Amino acid sequence: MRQSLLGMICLALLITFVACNAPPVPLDDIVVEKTFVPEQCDRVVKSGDFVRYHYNGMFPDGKKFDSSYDRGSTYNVYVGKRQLIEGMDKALLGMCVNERRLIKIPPALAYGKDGYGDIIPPDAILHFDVLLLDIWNPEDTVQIRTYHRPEKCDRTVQVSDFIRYHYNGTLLDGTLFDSSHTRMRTYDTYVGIGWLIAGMDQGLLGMCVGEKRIITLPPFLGYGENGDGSDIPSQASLVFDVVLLDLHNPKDSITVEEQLVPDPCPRKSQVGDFMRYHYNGTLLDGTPFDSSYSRNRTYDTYIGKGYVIAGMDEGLLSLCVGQRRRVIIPPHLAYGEEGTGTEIPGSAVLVFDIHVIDFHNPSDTVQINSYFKPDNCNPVSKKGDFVKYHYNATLMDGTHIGSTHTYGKTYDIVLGVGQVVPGMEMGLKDMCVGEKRTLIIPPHLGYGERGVDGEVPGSAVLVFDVEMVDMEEGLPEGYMFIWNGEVSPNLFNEMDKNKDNLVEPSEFTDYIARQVNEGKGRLAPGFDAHRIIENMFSNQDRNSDGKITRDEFKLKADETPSHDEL
Ligand SMILES: [Ca+2]
Ligand SMILES: [Ca+2]
Repeated sequence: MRQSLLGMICLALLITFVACNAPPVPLDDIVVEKTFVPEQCDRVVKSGDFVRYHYNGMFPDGKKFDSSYDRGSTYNVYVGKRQLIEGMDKALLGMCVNERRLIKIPPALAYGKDGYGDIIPPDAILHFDVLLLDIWNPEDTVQIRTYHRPEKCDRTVQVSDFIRYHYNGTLLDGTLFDSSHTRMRTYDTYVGIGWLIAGMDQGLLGMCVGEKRIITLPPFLGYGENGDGSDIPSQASLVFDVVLLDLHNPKDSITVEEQLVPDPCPRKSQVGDFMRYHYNGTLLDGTPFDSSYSRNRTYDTYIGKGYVIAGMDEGLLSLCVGQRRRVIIPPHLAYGEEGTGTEIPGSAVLVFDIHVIDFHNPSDTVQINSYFKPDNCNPVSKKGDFVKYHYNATLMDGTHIGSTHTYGKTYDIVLGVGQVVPGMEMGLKDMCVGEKRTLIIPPHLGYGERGVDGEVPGSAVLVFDVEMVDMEEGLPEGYMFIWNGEVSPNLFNEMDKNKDNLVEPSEFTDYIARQVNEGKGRLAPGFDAHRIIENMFSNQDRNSDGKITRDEFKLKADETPSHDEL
């Protein structure tokens, strides 16, 4: 209390003097008025520091004798080394950057009795209006202040790494001299090998992707006495506010992080396999650049054959169906210094989160796993047989495709005549009634690259769970009708029911149907009986007049002694 009261009295006296316009009393020490003190003051001037400041030099009557502003550059000088007049050496101590002081210096601490040339007369009191812009010391090192560090930090910048970062570059007083943000592109460089100013080569080490730090460096680790020739003045300390976006080393290969490995995993992907997978692609800082999910379709490709970027070719190997893996790919194994499109910048490290839907090899055949067989597994199915089976079809990831159980009836086909996809034909062969199998059908034996619109995706591997329910033996290859016993020698007469020496379609149809019903003949199972009989009739009716004559019948018989049908 007492001290502040004393201060108030002194101030009152000073004001009185000024108010009375009394003649200046010779000062015996400097007087310092702090006309502006910034809120933030991390560092103050000490003896031995180097400072940059602007000033106006005036006599007490306000007449200006010198100004750094008029010269257009700051005054740069060591403090406390007698490079300044004594009063100024004292007056600058304790000042912080952006502080402004009005300094009054008596002649004894300025130019004394002699004055200075034509500029300063003898015994002049000098006033300096000083604005401090920069402080550093030859003992300074790079100062690093991290103000954001991500939780996950597996890797930090080492010497010879290549990094991409954004920065704002300011002088110590806050003047912005450069910003990568305004250029809308990262600064991309090697670290620690002299591509950068020394202070940045040091200040960026140890950073992790996503980290934000402020790097402050003295001019001898920056642009020194010459500045950068444009926005960075001579002897300026520099402050870089940096965020690291990307980091790799040219010696890096891909990095693989397994996220989900199915167990069991009966088969792993190899060079030459064709894979369907989903992925999310991001940059190292998490910025997404592409996703198969957004297109709602898998990415389908051969692997290990150069159809995808080198890092992906490698990252897709040794995967199981259903596996989830993160693959981190350095730019030299991705899109290099150029990048691609608008989403992937040059020299970017790419992160792919992969989910394998299925894969197969073009040399794959159908995989048949017979997981149930009746004790008596005989006869087994063969080409031409009419088979009835149930199935449940899914994709490799379990996605439901279709099932006969939904309709409650079997699927019925003649084997070997192309009524189902080739893989299914193969999978249903040599199977007995009651047998159950799992069939894995690669797309080239299934629905191919096109798939089935809305049901089976292109190039999909299919899984069929099948059960043979019933089977009817087919006729020998090429036959649509056979006799079970001897053929009657009087076929024509037997057919010609009204004895007009012509066999008409109705007579023919009735006759064949009767043979089949009485078990004397057999039609190929699984086909339309009427169509077969119509074809048989047309075969005999050589002149196609709708009637078979005795001659036509004979001729046909002579021509083909081992004929197919009659
Ligand atoms: Ca007749
Ligand atoms: Ca005829």
